[in-house]
Amino acid sequence: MSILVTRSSMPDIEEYMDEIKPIFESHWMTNMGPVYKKFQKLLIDYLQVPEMSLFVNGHMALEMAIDAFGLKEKGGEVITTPFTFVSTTHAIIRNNLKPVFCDIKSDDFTMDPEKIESLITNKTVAIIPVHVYGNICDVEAIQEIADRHNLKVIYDAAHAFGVKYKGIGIGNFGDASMFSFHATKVFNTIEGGSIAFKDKSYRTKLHELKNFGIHGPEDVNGIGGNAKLDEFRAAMGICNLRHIEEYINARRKAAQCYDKYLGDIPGIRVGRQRKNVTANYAYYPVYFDGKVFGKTRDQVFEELAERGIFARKYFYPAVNEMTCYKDGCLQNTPIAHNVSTHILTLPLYEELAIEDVERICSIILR
Ligand code: T4K
Repeated sequence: MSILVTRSSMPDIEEYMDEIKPIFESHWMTNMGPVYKKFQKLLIDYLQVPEMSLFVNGHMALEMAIDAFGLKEKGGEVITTPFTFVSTTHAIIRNNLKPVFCDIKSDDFTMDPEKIESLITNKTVAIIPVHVYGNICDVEAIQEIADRHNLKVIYDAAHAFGVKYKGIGIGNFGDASMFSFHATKVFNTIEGGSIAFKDKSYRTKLHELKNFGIHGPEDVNGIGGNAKLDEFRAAMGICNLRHIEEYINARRKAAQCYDKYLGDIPGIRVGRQRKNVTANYAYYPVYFDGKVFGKTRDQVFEELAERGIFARKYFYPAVNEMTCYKDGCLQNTPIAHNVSTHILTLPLYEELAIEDVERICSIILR
């Protein structure tokens, strides 16, 4: 049987049926109903954030988080990373803003704060970094720069569900953080996403943006869209949240097994957790230095695929090298280019058997 890069965690069907039964009784299926509200409260408690608004997916959440700060009207430039899923950049462009790509650090692949300041101009309005793979950005250095230049910081925390830094939920950093609850994530609601934020005035703005700009029964005071999380997905979230520690523990065990076999091999670099971080083991990225290891990333990818193991080249190509962006994006980001051409994310999910991890490692090492 083939092994894919990930496999959604799901509760038992009976558990889900119990959770959706009240929806069948009430016929209330969407528009921020009781299941949405219950789930929202549970999430706020789990992620230890002051406020949270739930969305139909992470991408729309990020688009609306940018819009809610009034950045769309302002126009201007946003400093961001090219080493991400393309959604981050699309969300910036779709808000009529210009992405300015900042290079990343070679150790954890997050935005390099030392390279931010030289990219700031009088048109810069925000910084949108990504906690890529669940590796947290240098949140203190980024905040310090943002404060000095009066810029908003919106984190793409799509991969960072449940991650803590110095015991603080990662959604507390910056002005807002977007979490994705897509089927491929550590925690899923099938499709879904959310914005964590502090400023209470932002609550109404987000609520209206995701609900057509409706302000009251007889008043529409903004041009919103439709990006609400429905009751069935909220019910899935309630079930999965009950099991989140089991999901993360299983991932941790698989990641530790990869570490054991791949951690000290010349030419292979595996992720190391930063000090003071509670990790979620969202991905298992491995950097292959073909000259030292003897096989390139692409050769390892092919040889695994021949044996039914489908690792993924997350994130290749770097966003500023994609067809839709490469012509307009002139910033030079050599580290992002290097990482995107050398990195492979190995299979990692809750149900991945330790014997399968050992088999994957033995194929790589052979
Ligand atoms: N920002 C960042 C940094 C992101 O990574 C993402 C999403 C976003 C923003 C936007 O958030 P969302 O709007 O998606 O909430 C996947 C996901 O679709 C996407 O959510 C994710 N990032 C991205 C990194 O990966 P694909 O095209 O690689 O997915 P796909 O269909 O190839 O699935 C990968 C593997 O997952 C499959 O081989 C098997 C497994 N799988 C997939 C699905 C759809 C399941 O087990 N169950 C499933 O239902 O994009």
